[in-house]
Amino acid sequence: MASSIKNLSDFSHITVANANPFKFGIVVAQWNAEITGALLNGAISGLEKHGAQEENIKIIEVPGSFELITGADILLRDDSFDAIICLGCVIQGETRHFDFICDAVANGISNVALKYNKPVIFGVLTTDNQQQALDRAGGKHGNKGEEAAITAIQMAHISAQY
Ligand code: DLZ
Repeated sequence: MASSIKNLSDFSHITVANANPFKFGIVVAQWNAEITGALLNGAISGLEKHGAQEENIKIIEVPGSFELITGADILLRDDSFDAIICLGCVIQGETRHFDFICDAVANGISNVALKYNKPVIFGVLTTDNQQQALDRAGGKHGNKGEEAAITAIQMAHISAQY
């Protein structure tokens, strides 16, 4: 379903696991800080709403979305994390930078997840303009950060079972 129809903060179709036993890392990009700050708030509230403890949520900032990959890698050198949430916002500009960053971040995050065998969640908005990003950072389409938090809880729960 296209995200213009789905509300990113609607989890009525699933049962979310208890986040209390798990430790989460959040890597948040400073580019488009108004948006990524809203994603961060959504992620924290999503984790805490489902039982995560404040002391089990470690947040680090990186300059841009491209650095989310390294940020996740740095956190995962500490084996105690159960899942990492990467939050960023890449907005289409006049050059091909958008494509390079989006591709690199998606591939890089997958590679880090496989390297450490831990869930690393892609909470990155890739939009045509600022309004589309605002709509998905606590606006009319919900909050991508909250969606990423719920995904992290679900994946930490699945990972703990195997
Ligand atoms: C350079 C750049 C550009 C043009 N646009 C964005 C963006 O929309 N969102 C984002 O998170 N970061 C952007 N960056 C910065 C890159 O992610 C990265 O920080 C720099 O290229 C330095 O490696």
